[in-house]
Amino acid sequence: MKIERITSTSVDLGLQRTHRLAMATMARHTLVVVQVHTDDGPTGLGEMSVIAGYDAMAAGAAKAVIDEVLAPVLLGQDPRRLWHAIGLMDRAIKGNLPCKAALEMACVDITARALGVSAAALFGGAVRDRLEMVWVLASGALEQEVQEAREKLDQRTHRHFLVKIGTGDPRANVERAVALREALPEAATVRVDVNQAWDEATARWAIPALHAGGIAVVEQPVHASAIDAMRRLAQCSLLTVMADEAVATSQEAMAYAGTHACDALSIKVSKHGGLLRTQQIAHMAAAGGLALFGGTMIEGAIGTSACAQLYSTLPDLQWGCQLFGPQLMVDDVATSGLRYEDFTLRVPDGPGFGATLDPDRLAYHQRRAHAGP
Ligand code: MUC
Ligand code: MG
Repeated sequence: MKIERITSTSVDLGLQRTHRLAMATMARHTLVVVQVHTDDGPTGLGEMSVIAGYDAMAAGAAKAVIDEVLAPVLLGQDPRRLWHAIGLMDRAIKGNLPCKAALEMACVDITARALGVSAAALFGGAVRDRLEMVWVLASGALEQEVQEAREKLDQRTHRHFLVKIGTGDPRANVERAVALREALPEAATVRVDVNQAWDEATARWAIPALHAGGIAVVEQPVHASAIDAMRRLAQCSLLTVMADEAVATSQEAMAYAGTHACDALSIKVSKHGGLLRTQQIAHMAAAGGLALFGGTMIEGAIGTSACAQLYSTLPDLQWGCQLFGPQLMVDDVATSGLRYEDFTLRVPDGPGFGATLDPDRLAYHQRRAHAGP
């Protein structure tokens, strides 16, 4: 089986509400959808999400890397030789892990479809058919966040909440997170993601205050490059300190796991450069005693199904997953068997990721040339 043609399409999708991170305010969302066509096998689907301000590249640049640099080295290759494909992409360009992830994802989809199995089967098989869900609150307004969390509890879709607290005054943000915790029933849990916004001195007083207020986890409190600060914070905190942006490569995972520079790690298929590398990093982290959280970059149905398939195979996923992308977007370009119920996400059956592209919606949402970054 050989790769015959690769297409990529940027799509702009609306969100249910503005999503505010420390470094980016998302009023809408951009995905780059990849289709890898083979000569006598199935077509594979991949996807990458681009968050301007958070990511190192703009959507147009990501599409150019896929079209002009990565796709050409994959043409004519057998998509089932997954590590070989990854090696070819690594030789073609350094970094650009989310772009490589989108293409590797499509190759995994093809491989599983060709075998007639779900993608999870390629990663050792599922150890669970449901993933515990976490909902991300990122409007920055306490009342709205309390109301949103209560709606999720009433709908029985989420009982764990992660609040983005990296924008603005740290003291007000800590108070907001603690007030949210107090406004919700005991059965709910609240954790925070600072997205690198604090310095170590701020984190030193803020983390004990969060702990005293009943917060369960602090994610990426300091800059991604500040491994020594992360280690000191993890060592002196009663609260679980989770790394996210700091750990993208297996070398970074080794440095964090080997020196216990955090207690937990948010893994992401996009950040790590594909499903195989994410599995590798998850196992390395677990071997180093780090707890795992199934992260997202707000993928749509394709990327979310792919992540869910992989996360379902990890023996330990102590902090659940935040695969909420399809719930935040008002529309999508693919359908899938994703079902959010009983506070969990049911992992879709295959074949492959179990996602089906909708060509009409892809054409409808396709990015027009004048759209922003
Ligand atoms: C993260 O966990 O920092 C992307 C979407 C979102 O809600 O957060 C970022 C990822
Ligand atoms: Mg994070």
